[in-house]
Amino acid sequence: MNREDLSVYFIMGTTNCIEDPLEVLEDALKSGVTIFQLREKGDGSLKGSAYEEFARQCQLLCNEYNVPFIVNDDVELALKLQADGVHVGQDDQKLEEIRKQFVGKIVGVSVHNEQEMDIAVFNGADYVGIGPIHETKSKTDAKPAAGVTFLAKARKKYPDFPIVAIGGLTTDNAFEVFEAGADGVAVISAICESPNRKETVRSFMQAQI
Ligand code: 3NM
Repeated sequence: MNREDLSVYFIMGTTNCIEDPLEVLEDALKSGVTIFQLREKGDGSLKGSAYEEFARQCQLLCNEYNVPFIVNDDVELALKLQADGVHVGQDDQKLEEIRKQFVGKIVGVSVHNEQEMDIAVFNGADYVGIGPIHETKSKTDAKPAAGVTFLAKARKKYPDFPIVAIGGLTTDNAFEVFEAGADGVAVISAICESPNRKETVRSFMQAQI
């Protein structure tokens, strides 16, 4: 995949939004996020047909703005909707199997150490997500904040592999992950809760330089 597509990776589900989630997504797309992941999780999240309908609406918006639409964890839905890709964690279905089901599509994997990263790269992941860099309120079962040590190590070992950093990233601390070698920032709250998404996305972009 194009490493630049990871620059500002927006992740969202309905439970992350105070405003109308589709309005939040459209505003984020207008503001220039480069890739979007639907992550419909937690108490009060949509289920069944309401979830599928919401996913379709998100996909339509992403298509309109020409931004890749990625589904978190739900391989079945990603296939059904012919999403641009899927993002999986370490507990999900085996990567080798997923890779075969997503030929020509994007497969992202969350990794937390060298061994997980080696396996993800070897088995054909298109990018990895490394985190949580800082504490996060958006993922209840997140691991302890790890800083940028492993991220920097991963970049040294894989100079050209697409890597996105995640967890507690803000426009104030994003420069650290870019310095450590990330291609992009994956964020929920910094964009969901931003009073000015254009400015937020612009600041994330600028943190790369
Ligand atoms: N995954 P925020 S941290 C979805 O460490 C997710 O793998 C993480 O949300 C990981 O930008 C996280 O609000 C939540 O901190 C990121």
